[in-house]
Amino acid sequence: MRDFYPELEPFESGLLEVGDGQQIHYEVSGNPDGKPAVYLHGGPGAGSSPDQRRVFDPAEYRIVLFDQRGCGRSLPHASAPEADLSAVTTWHIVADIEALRSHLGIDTWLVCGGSWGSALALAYAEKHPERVSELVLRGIFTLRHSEVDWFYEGGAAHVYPDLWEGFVEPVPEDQRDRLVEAYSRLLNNPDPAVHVPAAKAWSRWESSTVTLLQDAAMIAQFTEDAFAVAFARIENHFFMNDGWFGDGQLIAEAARLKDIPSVIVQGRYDMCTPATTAWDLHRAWPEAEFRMIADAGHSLKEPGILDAVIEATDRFAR
Ligand code: STX
Repeated sequence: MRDFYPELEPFESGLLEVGDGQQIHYEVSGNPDGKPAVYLHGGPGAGSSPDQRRVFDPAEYRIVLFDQRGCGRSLPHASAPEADLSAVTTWHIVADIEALRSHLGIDTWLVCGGSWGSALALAYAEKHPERVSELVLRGIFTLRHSEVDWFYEGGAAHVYPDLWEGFVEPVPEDQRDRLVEAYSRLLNNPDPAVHVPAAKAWSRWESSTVTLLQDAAMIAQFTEDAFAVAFARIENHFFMNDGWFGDGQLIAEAARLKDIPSVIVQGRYDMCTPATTAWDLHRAWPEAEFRMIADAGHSLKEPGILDAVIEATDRFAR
């Protein structure tokens, strides 16, 4: 089994002005003359993490990570009281990816993303296929109503009834039939005594269910106040707006990707983005290599997922 490449530090980082008062934090690591690759993080709202550098051979790749609007080290942070999410949408982020590519003088790059990062990678590649040399996608999410309902309206509750009690706890009992909408009211309440506990319950639910075995360090990171508020607000904002694309659009338009060498990696026991989405994508886009990992959940850190992702980036390096 392949493990993460060794830890490494960026040789370049900065804030890119992208308009709408937004600044995007980006960083570059690995080989300055290597093959360009960009990693798209999840959530939306989770921010990039140093481990995401480590799915690329640093001798072969010029590795780009960035924090999507409103999260990580990008500014303004969505946890700020005055934060306005009206310019935080899928298509603004797609435009930011193009702005970053051109700022770095890159013609085409390998695009890797998991979970929400896979949805964003599909949206980006379907809009700008000529800019994408390869796609490596894991834990496929396309933000269809059925997918949001599964994870946030009671599907996954059948597997995690204990943790589900914590998710519904902040929501008044008479509002529990529409949890994403109820959470939108809680998360946008200006009173921190309301929005902070709600954000922590939302983030705890998600971070507790994305690995086969719970990862205490991940849960601690996701339930820290400012992180949780940005993560929950941004995710909820995207779900309330259906990602600003049609239900099923990302899969319906996958034929645009048929000439891009691509790998889809999906864990059989992914409780956050169940395998049905990856399967539907595979059916719509049979040219992409499809790998179902028999003993893995959702996260990049699941051993079988990591192995398959690195196997793909190693192969595409040559
Ligand atoms: N959210 C899917 C997603 O992108 C619907 C995501 N969920 N959890 C994560 O990402 C982490 C692995 C970053 C916790």
